[in-house]
Amino acid sequence: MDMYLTFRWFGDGDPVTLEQIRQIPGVEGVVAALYDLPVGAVWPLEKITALKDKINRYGLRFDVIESVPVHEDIKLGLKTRERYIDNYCATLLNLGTAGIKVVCYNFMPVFDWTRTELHHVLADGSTALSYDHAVAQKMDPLYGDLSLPGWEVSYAREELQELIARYHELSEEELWANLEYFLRRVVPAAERAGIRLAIHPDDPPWPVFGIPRIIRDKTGLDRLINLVDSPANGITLCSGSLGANPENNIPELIRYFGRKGRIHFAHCRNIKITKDRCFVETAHPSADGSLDMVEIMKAYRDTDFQGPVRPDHGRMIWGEKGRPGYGLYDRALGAAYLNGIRETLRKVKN
Ligand SMILES: [Mn+2]
Repeated sequence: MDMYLTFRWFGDGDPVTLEQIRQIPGVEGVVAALYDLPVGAVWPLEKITALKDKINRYGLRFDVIESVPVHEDIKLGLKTRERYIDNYCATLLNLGTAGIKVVCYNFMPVFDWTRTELHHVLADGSTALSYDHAVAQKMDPLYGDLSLPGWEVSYAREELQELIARYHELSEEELWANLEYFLRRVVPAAERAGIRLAIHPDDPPWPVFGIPRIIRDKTGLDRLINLVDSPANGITLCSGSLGANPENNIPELIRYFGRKGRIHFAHCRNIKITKDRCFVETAHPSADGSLDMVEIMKAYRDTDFQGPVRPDHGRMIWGEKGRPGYGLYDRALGAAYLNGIRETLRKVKN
């Protein structure tokens, strides 16, 4: 058994096709989600099965969901969370019935991954996502000058204003309590469904816009896995997200949480830290960024990681137009690179 390579796909609206994905050497599976349902709705079994059948027809496996989004009422701890938690459990049971094994989610309030530039031009003329904390601090999320490519929810301005105001009043400890409340209910459902939950760390791994973010380092991840002590309560180890803070030693985190059996999904990408709390996304190879990808893959090998791994965000190269961070070419190069490291590590034992 070995880890296996997957590739994220955004469904029929994605300019990248399953036909293209199946032709990337070494890629065995697709990571996807249902994109046409409101946040908090139960995912119907028929829709999950139809998606699975479509992906399987291309000879690709489909056993990882990224993501089942968590409704804001759950993160805020509102009374209305009960219904959304029930729905989340029902979704997990349907996913398990369809043969899904891993469900990625995150607990970032309002904003998913946040960048200050979507088309930062690198030295070779390619473009990539980047983040500069000084710029972020001057941005006002209420006035639309925000780059949120991963953000699939859109709010009316008043609605967003109210949400942000509520989070400004929420402490980190309250957010932790709401996460614990959620996990105490959904982890048993995941166990019954044969699913392992895998929280994605906050990206970037520090608070943005005065809104708390708690899954950002070893201490937070350790606290998370102990909130409910079950193998179903695990982690998506995203090297690029956690790696934006140089104090997060990624190979060490992989060894620590891998030995505990709590890493269920690996996101492998590189970033280059340019100054404190500033980084640009780069091509995957170690030489291009601040992370040593061989050491990262070695840590997965040494801890006998057998789960799905995927290349993460890529640059836009060769004139490709597409979803920022999720074009075909650079992610395919990333997959080939990760696969090369994996094969080498399998054959050369140290
Ligand atoms: Mn990631």
